[in-house]
Amino acid sequence: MQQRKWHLIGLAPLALAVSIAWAQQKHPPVTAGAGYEAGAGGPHALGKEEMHQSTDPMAPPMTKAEFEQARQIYFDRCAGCHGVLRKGATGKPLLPKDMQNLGTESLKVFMTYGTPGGMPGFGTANELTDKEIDILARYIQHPAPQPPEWGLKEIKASWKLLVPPDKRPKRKMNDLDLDNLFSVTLRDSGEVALIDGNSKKIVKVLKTGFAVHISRFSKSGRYLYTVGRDGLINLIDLWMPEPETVATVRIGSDARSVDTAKFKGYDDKIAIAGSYWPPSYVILDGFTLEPVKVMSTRGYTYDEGEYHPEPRVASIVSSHIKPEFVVNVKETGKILLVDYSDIKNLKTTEIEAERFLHDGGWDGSKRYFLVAANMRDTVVAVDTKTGRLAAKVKVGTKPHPGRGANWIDKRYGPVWATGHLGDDTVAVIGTAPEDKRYAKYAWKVVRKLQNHGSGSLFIKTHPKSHNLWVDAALDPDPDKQQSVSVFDLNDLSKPAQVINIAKLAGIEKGRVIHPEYNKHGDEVWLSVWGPKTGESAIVVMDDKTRGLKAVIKDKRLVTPTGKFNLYNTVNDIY
Ligand code: DHE
Repeated sequence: MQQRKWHLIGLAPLALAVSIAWAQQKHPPVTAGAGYEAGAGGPHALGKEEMHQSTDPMAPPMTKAEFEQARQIYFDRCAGCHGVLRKGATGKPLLPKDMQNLGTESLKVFMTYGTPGGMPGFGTANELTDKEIDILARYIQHPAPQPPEWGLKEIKASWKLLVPPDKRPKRKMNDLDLDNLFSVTLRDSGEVALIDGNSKKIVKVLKTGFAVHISRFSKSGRYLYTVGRDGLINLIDLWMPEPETVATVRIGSDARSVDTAKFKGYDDKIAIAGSYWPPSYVILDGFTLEPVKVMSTRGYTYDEGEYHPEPRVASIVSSHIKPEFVVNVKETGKILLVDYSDIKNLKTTEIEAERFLHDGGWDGSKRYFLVAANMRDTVVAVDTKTGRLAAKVKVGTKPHPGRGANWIDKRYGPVWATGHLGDDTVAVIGTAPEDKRYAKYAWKVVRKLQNHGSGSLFIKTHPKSHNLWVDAALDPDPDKQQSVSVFDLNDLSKPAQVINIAKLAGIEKGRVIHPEYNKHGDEVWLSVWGPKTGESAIVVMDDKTRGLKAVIKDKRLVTPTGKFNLYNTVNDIY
């Protein structure tokens, strides 16, 4: 199988609001000697411009303006993979001393052409100019500036209750078929588009946080929660005559996850959001987003017990069988089962899992949660019934499942599958340790399917379908980026059918990502993620015939990426 290492560094976002706030932050104080050498730089270094006052005299000179620009570029392009404090995660650690040893010129070569370890070439891809690469190469030789903290006081101050619950409708005031509604991330416009799954018409485009990452719906299906990379959570009431944002809150300055209580009796009442910076999770009132509690995830790595200042909250899922949220802490490799039945006396079970936890989903029974530790080529399975680690399964290179895909395999019984960023395979894992017929396959890779490319981000099937759809959005070959593999789950010995989805939409430039089924499981929706100023589309495929059903094009559909069908998302159907 072809091995290609890839990660998402080139796709890391710019949290604009954060960057502005952060850019306004005071620089570290000048220490003795800092004004001496390169770190402070003299007027001789770069003309008359005001110099950045570095705490490290060995760091190369930068003007204040260059430092601020580099800080923003780093946050935009690099922090998602390397961490704000540059301790490493999906990307390698970038510690100033090591960077100084490499030197500006070598660093520029890495940034321009990429690395064999998988970092894409920002210069060759025209993502950064030579000048930007030059200042970034100097910037990472300076100590990493720490963004401000953001505690309950700041979170509370950011909370806006736009429409209180008693001013909201008592019943649904529109004729939308909410179960088949899709919330679509419009990444570069900081919006979500609500699209009616039946008519394929855009119902509404709503302003949200910057580069919204995911959408999740409340248990009753009335509320939609979105999380922006800038930490802004929007609560959208879908019962209004036209869906509207009824509350917002900023839980941090860099965030990726949000979910809501799914255990019986807690419907819609509690929400949770996870933050990259400050590394924490925040429990919110589900109806208003009023912040209730903030919990830090700073601490020690699960294996070596080394203190980590930036263990970011990656995926969060909500249990259907207990009043619990499953919170995945990336850098320390811990999975927290957070019991929300008594928030004042919060009980959490801390499971030693694996470092660099990222995305994951439930198995078909919704007892086991499977999550990718992508830099460890591992999928971790947790038994949420017993609150224990079930297994660590070695898979291919850098698994990236989204929420994964579940089906009953003809030979191996209930299975869950993930694609990989770093190779062109799909790993299929047995998930039924309790079932005598299939227990021997549990937590083993029982099949390796051949995807049409590497750099897969998302994979999907549906209980009513016998197809498995897999993208390869980060493959370097444009044809592969634009295509999906469709496997027949009734006969996995057959090679997948490869369909170029972008061509069907008549779009030349764009990655095809994130297959998502409609409620009935007979359509698959795919995003053709074009350039910000170019054309994008949503392509709807007929699942049975694998033929084109509809192309949704609209100038409002700016860079669509994730799509979340209400019914499937609430019920964790994938
Ligand atoms: Fe994602 C899920 C983090 C880049 C689209 N992404 C997730 C989750 C995390 C995460 C932690 C799980 C959330 C959950 O379930 O609670 N993503 C990150 C990053 O740190 C990273 C690598 C870089 C960054 O700085 O953001 C990153 N992600 C991207 C993209 O560039 C993608 C492809 C396009 C985009 O919209 O930004 C992207 N990520 C998604 C999507 C999901 C996701 C569509 C939800 C998948 C699902 O089906 O649940």
